[in-house]
Amino acid sequence: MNGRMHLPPSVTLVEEPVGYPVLVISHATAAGRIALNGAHVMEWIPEGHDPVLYLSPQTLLEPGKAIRGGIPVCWPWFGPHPADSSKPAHGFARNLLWRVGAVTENRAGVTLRLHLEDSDASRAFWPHAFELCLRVKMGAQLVIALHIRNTGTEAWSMTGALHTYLGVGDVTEAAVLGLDDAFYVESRLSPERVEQSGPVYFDREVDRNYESRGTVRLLDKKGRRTHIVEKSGSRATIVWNPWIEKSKRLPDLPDDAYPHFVCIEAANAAPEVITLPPGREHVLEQRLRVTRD
Ligand code: TA6
Repeated sequence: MNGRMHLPPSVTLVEEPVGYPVLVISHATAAGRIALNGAHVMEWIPEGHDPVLYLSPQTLLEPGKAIRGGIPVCWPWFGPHPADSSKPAHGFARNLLWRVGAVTENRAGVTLRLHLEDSDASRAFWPHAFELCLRVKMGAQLVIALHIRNTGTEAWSMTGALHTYLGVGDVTEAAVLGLDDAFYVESRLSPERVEQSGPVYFDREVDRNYESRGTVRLLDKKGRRTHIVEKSGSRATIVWNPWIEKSKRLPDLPDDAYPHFVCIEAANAAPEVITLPPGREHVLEQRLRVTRD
């Protein structure tokens, strides 16, 4: 399967399980795994730290199925399809097999590029021509950038997100800083815009679309660490924890898993769509690092 792929010493391609290709990174600065299904970063463990991303022990690892945890690439729409509920939630990019491009390493870490272009499979859901390149720089930090190019002859519109599951020791002892004074809607429950006052705490399901372009910090008090989440090319920050009842409705998530993650997502979410003219590119980027408290 490695075939024509040229991988540096820190990267190997395995099938875990059989028929499910995964890039395994083992570098002095970090370890990690990226499934080619969805170009899905499943794991990132910077040297000297615990795993940063949450990955459900019940996630499916099957071609065409979304992975629960890590960093789902949600594109070309975020959330349910705006007009057709038969189409997959969060778009199709996370369910298709991506192609491995250039993979390089240096002392700072590993840089991997994965590609997806329009195909019969994508056109079954969305009629437009596109090229995606996910660039992942994995080391002491994790920089993940989705390069989106319109390769067609007409403009089209999109939303999307890097739907990052950040691990925490106990969500009831966690807090999100940096959204103070930002307006948000509790997504799909109510269109009412609410102004955030102080940190975001968790004592119920939180599923919020914040009008924010800034950096946020997730204080993991029990884990004695802080996640720092920077971004660009994103007008919305989604904060989600399913809490008890929604967790029970997710078959690929243990009922008792909700205390162990918070999703902080660099997004562009309706009604804020991005319209891309032919030939133009948009880059949605998220930069993660973690510090010990
Ligand atoms: O990003 C938050 C959200 O839109 C929630 O509403 C919840 O549906 C979550 O995404 C998970 O979506 P998924 O399709 O991965 O189950």
